Amino acid sequence: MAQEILQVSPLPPFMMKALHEAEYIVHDHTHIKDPGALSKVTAIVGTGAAKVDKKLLMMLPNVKLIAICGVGYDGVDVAAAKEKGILVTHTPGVLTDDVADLAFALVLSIGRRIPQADKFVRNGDWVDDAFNLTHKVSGARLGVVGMGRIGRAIAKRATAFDMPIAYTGRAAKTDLPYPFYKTVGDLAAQVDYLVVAVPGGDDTKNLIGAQVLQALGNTGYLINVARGSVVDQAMLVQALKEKTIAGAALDVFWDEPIIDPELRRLPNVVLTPHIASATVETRQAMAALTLDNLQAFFERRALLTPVPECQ
Ligand code: 8YV
Repeated sequence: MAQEILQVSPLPPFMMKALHEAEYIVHDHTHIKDPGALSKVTAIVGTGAAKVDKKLLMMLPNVKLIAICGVGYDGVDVAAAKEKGILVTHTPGVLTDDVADLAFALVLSIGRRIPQADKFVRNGDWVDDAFNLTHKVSGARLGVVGMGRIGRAIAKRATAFDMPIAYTGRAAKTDLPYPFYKTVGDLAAQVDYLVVAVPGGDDTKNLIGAQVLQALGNTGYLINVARGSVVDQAMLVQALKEKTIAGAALDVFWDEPIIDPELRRLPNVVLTPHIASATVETRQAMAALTLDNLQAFFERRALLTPVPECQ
């Protein structure tokens, strides 16, 4: 019997194709025609941007799985899901390299002002003047906020650039040689580049606020490849305007894809549209892992990558 699933965010065409080929009946939450279909749905599928709250779960009496195509699942009310006996899966591992690659591209972009230099050439400004000198990235100090899989992959890349590494997180990792700081503020005070790689959600909301930005100081850069919610965006805009930090490179924002116009106008930022995992290879791997989790669930096998709360 074909299984009915509810899609709660836009999914890439190749993933839709794979879902149809696997003979799932996919209902699109935003265009649902038959409200009766909601009671037939047994699984939800969506990206890391998907919002799956208690209210939605109340409308889906037979749902038993939420399969997120993304490593972050901060949009899912996991406590509410668990209360209803619903399992949650995500896609860790397969996107680690891409996210770390983008984090490092952002370090280089903001440090060497690559987008600004590109604009300088395109605008014809080079004819009148030389581009202002930037600062050396190799050998600069890099701090990682959240030394999980992605944090470690960022540190590995930084090692190749001879960057001294330090980190903060829930606890020190016994297998890592880098100095651990108990607070983000203490770490920020010691580094030139502060890279945020923690999960989103209530626990990390506004973790990077005025005090951390002040500690980072006017020669420090903030890089965020985690979630917009981790950074107090109003405080960040203020720090960038007043140049109390040197700059920021952001792949994630509050209220995506609506970006604060003040942030967009600032010269000391590099902004990318949440593309850390957005390569063909990785998005295909994420889609395949999500489908594997769905299949395992419907075949009553152990889930491949349940979220830690469901393990
Ligand atoms: C994706 C992400 O952009 O995995 C995550 O948590 O934020 C990104 O990899 C998102 O899931 C959309 O597919």
